[in-house]
Amino acid sequence: MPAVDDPALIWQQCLFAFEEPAVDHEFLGVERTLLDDESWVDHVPGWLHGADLVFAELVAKLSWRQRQVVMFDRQLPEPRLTAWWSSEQPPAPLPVLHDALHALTVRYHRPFDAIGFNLYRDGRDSVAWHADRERFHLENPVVAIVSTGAPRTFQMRPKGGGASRWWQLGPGDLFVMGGACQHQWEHCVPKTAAVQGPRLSIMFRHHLARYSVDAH
Ligand SMILES: O=C(O)CCC(=O)C(=O)O
Repeated sequence: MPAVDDPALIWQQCLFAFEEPAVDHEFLGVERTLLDDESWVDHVPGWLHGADLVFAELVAKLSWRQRQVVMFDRQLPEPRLTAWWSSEQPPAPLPVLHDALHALTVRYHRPFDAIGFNLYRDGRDSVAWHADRERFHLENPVVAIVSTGAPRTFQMRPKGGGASRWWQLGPGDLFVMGGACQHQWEHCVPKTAAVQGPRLSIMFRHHLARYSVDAH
């Protein structure tokens, strides 16, 4: 198994306060940004309470793997670890994730039924510019990300070129991409030297229960 028992992952968690995990069904503090006429993002700082406990439990509980990706015409290990859950394998890894699926389904009118987990062990882990594959079979998919662990920068840029935008996603923050984001925009989590520790992102997706982790 990849190095999820790395002391850095365990040590970092001790710096954070732990509280009972819960999500905010009111989405208080939501900030919507219109990226263009058809694309928007929502940012809800601190939407998930107890994010540090969720981080610790998911690091310990999930079966993390390192996929291969094609970069520069070569197959290379993806610079992060991933795990996958879908509603075809109930229950969700933690009860609060069921609650999150429900809250997102009610708010965004999409049947969220699958979760991708990404573990960025340090600032060398990253995900390159891309748009999510749901766009191939869903008109305007909504993708919701909850960040846990250390803050990381999340960037977006228009597909046809143009200035990029960025957000700093801290522990418990919810970030939702909607409208035509997956068609008109790309996103990434860049490598950085300035990172306080590991980050684990939780990506809520819809209409994907039947897909395996390799589909992403
Ligand atoms: O970790 C994140 O915040 C984004 C990850 C992502 O874009 C992806 O896995 O498709």
